[in-house]
This record gives sequence, C-alpha cells and structure tokens, in this order.
Amino acid sequence: MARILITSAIPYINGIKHLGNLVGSQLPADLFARYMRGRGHEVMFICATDEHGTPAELAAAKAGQPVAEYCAEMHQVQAELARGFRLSFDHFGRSSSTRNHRLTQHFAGRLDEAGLIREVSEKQVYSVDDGRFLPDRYIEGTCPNCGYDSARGDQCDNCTKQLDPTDLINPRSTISGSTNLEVRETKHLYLRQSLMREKLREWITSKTDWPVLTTSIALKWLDDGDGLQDRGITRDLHWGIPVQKGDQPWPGMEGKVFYVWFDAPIEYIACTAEWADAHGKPDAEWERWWRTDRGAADVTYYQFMGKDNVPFHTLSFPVTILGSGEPWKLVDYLKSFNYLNYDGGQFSTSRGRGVFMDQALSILPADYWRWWLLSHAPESSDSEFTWENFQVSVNKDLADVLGNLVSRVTKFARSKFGETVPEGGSFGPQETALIAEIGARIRDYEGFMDAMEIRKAAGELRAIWVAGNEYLQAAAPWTVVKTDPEQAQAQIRLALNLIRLYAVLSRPFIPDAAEAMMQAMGSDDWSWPGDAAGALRVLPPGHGFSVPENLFRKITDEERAEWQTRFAGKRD
Ligand code: B3M
Ligand code: ZN
Repeated sequence: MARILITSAIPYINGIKHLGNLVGSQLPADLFARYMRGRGHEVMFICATDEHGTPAELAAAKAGQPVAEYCAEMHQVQAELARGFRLSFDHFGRSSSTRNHRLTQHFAGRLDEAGLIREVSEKQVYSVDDGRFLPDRYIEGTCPNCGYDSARGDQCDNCTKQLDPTDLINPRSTISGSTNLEVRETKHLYLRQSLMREKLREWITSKTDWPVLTTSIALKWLDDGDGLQDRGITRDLHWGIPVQKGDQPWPGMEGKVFYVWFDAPIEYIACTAEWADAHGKPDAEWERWWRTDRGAADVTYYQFMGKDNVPFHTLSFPVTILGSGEPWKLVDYLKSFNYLNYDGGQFSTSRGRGVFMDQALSILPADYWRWWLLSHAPESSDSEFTWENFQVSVNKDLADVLGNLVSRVTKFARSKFGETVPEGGSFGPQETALIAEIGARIRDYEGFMDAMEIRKAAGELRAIWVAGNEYLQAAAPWTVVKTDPEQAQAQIRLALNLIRLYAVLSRPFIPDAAEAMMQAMGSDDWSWPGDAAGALRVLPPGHGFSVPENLFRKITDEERAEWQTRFAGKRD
C-alpha cells in the first residue's frame, strides 16, 4: 500500500466557479483520489478556498459585506457545491485559517533567516480619507488615451490600454470616491527568487516524467521570462495574513499583509493541519504527510492545476519550501491542464458566460457533468464544451451503453429467473472471450489512470462498457432462453457480475451511478479486480439483486436548445 498526497489548486473565494475551473483542477484531482483509494492506497486529498487579496476585498465590498463575513459565507457555498459534485476531499479548508496564518509567518521568518528576503521602497498611491494605500484596481479616473471616465488604475476597460495609476486624469478612490490622493513611499518585502535559479533548474530538469505542458512552462519562466525576478510578497491591504517573522513583529511592516500568492500554496500544508485539528488528531498525523523527517519520505505528492498556475507551483512555492531549509515535502508530479472553452468562445465569470457549478447541478445530477468533463478534459490542448457534444456523450455513453445494459439485464433476469443470480449452465467460448477482453482492458485502464491520462482512461472505461453490450448483443439471452434456458442463465449470471464490476471500475468517474449499481447488486464488495475471471464470480448463484431506478435519462433536443440560450451570457 502506497501513501498518496493529492492537492487541487485552491479556488478563489470570490464567486462560484464555472465548469472550466472545475475541470482544470478539482475534478481531475478527485478522479485520481478516488482511483487511488479504490486501489487500496492511503490517500490524503486536500483543497481549500483561497481567501485573501484584492479580489476578495472587492467582491465583499460589492456584496456590501465585511470581508471576513463574505469569505465565511462563500466558503460554505463552495463547500456545498463541492459536495454536490461529489468531490471527495479529506478536508476543504480555508487559507484564512489560524493554521495558515502561523505557517505563512513561520515560512517568512525562515526565508528571512536564510537571507532570501530583502526590503524595497516603492511609491504608491495613498488615500488620505480612506487612511490606506490603494491597489491599482481601487483607483479610477479618466483615461489619458481615450477619455473614458471610469478607467481603472491598471487598465482602461474601454480602449484596453495598460495604465499606471499615476497616468489617470482626476484619479479617485473607488472605496470612498475621494480625490484626496497622494503618492507616498511604502516599503515591501521581496522574495529573492533569483538566488535559487540553479537549484530550481536542477529540480525541474530531474522531473523527466512530468507532462511537457508543465515542464515547458516552468523552464520558460526560469530562463527567458521575467518569472524569476525577485517578487514582492507583501501588500498594503487590511485583509490577509499580517506580516510577521514567525510570532515576532516585523519592524517597518506594521499594517501590511502577505501577498495572496505567497500564502495560498502554503495552505496546502496548513489545510492538512486543519484536517488534523478537525478530527482531534495530534500534529504528528499531518506532519507524516509533509515532513520528510517525520514519515513523509515515502509519500508521493501529486498536484493538479490549470496551466496559468504552473509558474507559482514550479518556481515561487518551491523557493518557499527549499528556501526554508526545512525538510518539507516537494511535489513529485504536477498535472496541469489547458483551458476548456464554451460554445465557440471562452467561459467568462465577469460576463456570466457558460455554465457555473450551481447552475449545472440545478439542471442535471453530478455524474452527467463529471462524465462529460473528465472524458473531454483539456489535456494536450484546449477543449470545448458544446451542448450538442454534451447531449451526444450523455445519451450515448451513459444512457445507451451503460444505463441500458444495467436496466435490460436486471429486468430480463427478474422476469425470467426471479431476483437472484441464476445458477444454471456454464461459460462457453463467447464468455471466455469477453472475460479475456475485459481483463486486458482493465490493465490498460489502470495504466492510463496511473499516468493521469484522463481522456484515455475514460475511453478505456467506455470500451469496457461497450464490450459488455456487444457480448449481450451477440449472446442474446432473450432469444437463447427460449431454446436453452440453462445457457441463458449462465449468460445472465455473467452479466449481473459485470454490473458489479462496472460499479467498481466506474466509481472514480461516476460515483453516484456506481453506488446505485453496487446497491442493486446487493453487494458491498468494492475491491479492485485482480483478475477479471475472479472479479466476475463475486456474486454467486442464489445471491439476491434488485432492479435499480433508471441510471441515466436522455437529454432531449428541446432541453438542449433551451439550455444553450439560457447560458449564453449574463447570469441573473
Ligand atoms: N486561487 C488561482 C486559481 O484558482 C488560485 C490558485 C491558488 S493554488 C495555491 O486559478
Ligand atoms: Zn481608454
């Protein structure tokens, strides 16, 4: 039994995520966690909400709520949606937790001792009436380029010109509207990432088994981007983790907080401590996942994220870990994703374009979405959600192939032989061939899942379902029963066992349907199949089963058209 640590990029707190966000980190991480548990390994699967920074402050202000209250509420909303999608986190934490405060301050103190932090003086806009420095996005004014009167300090939304806050004509604070603004000097901490360049290169180039998408992004930023320039890790904001060296104050840094991207990845570790706290476990229990001197040397650590998050996980966060000089676990395998597009364009949170997690669950159960998203995961390139494609996948793969097999077999079995596994007959060449095919395909499926080749794994699972259907088509127990009932009994015995096996294999993709199938087969045997022949004998003659509710329904053309219009833009 291996020990597997899995983290998904932690979603920003500001608002409900769309399906593109979901398939880029949390959902594939869940697939992998479920699969590894299914194989009998010890798994720790961690995710959290990313709660600090300007976007959280802005969203809270827009909602008219104190930011702490807003975050607490949105955390609950996201946790509920995660449950809805059956994301099987061992813990869904919060980057604003006490654990993360302490750990972030601890890392900063260690980095400072290691000489990896320097102070930099900068000029920034200060709002006298608000009593605070203003991040670029908190300043609006007239665009010097096009005259638009609500250009932001970082960019004009009208003509898209990139701006500095000092470029704006008649600048004002978006918090209070005040125009009483001054440019003042402020000090910030910079992480001296550039000192670690060679160490990082050595580490990244040792990862020969990583996906090209991951290593190419990492090396690009390491070498020719400005990715490894020293980075500011503090901000003049109120909401965030106060800048301290461990539990000591940091002279000159009073009233400042750490930059959200500094504390967010540290939350992976802090969240595991939150997990221990929530279960009344001692520190040793979470440390055995993260400290190589305390048991984590035999842990394999996998991270899942969208490609835009890769630089932070291959450069900045490793600088934090390595620079601390302490034996923390570094990532062993980083799985990154391209983007999922929506119906001829992009998903857009600001324009409400595309399907968001809450909307998706309001029209269909989680398994429908899980299946489509995972079987079309944007791995080697961007992929696109279209309603036509979604309809075809659901109706064919789930309803026609899997759902139909389950309902046809169980209903036929009940009507001819009653609600127990029939005992007559024996397996002939057709059955032997099916068992051999399923056995070979299971090994391929495992290979793809181990390698996190998600689309290929989905394809193999579909092929396993199809093999069962084709067998039934050819064996035709509904015809055979008229002339050779014993033979039909053997066929149905195999088919019922196939349903239980399908439940085990399909569970990482479609957990609810898998539960329903297992329950209908009157079994609780989720053990991973060693050999197919053995796995297809688990339900013995005389074992009771029942006919489940229809597993999947079809999507009609009318529904498809209606949803297409409904999700074209602007959510209400
Ligand atoms: N919250 C960005 C994102 O959701 C960011 C990830 C943090 S991972 C430590 O894409
Ligand atoms: Zn402009």
